[in-house]
Amino acid sequence: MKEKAHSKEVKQAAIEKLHERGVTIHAIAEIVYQMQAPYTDELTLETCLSSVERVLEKRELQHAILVGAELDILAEKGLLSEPLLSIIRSDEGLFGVDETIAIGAVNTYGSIAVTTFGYLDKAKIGIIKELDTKVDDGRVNTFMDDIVAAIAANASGRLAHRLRDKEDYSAEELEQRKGTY
Ligand SMILES: [Ca+2]
Ligand SMILES: [Ca+2]
Repeated sequence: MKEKAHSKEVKQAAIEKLHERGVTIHAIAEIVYQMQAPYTDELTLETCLSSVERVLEKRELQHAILVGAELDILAEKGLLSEPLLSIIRSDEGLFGVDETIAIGAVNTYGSIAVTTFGYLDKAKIGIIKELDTKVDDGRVNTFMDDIVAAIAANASGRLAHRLRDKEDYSAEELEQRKGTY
């Protein structure tokens, strides 16, 4: 049997890859705050931070981070073969595999996460904008902007469901529903 990567190692590697690519949990939480603040009075950045941390526990997301970051890094180093190298480096308009990988990791938190991803893909706020802005320094973030949008979308969807649960369920029922969202 082939050796399996331990879940904790995978999670740690995914978070390290984000940091290596200049993406902090804080920067993602700021996007979540912007997305969810209009819907609730009591939202704090702290709550958004912990929501981002919680969705990073999801394997689908960890795997998407690892795949996306790796392809960006290989493209930066010129280690992919042509024509893929040029397509990823130039972030070609019709190249949609970056969005496809990201959206594949958005399905865990329901339609709110999916619509939020669609919105972020267009509006590109905060660090997503920074990643998407092309600077001629050889950096490639073709995959990372979509990955960050996916993380923020999941964290937003999770928050929205939890806030609604808080309104509708008693403390005891909430305890039973723990882990639902
Ligand atoms: Ca694309
Ligand atoms: Ca992209």
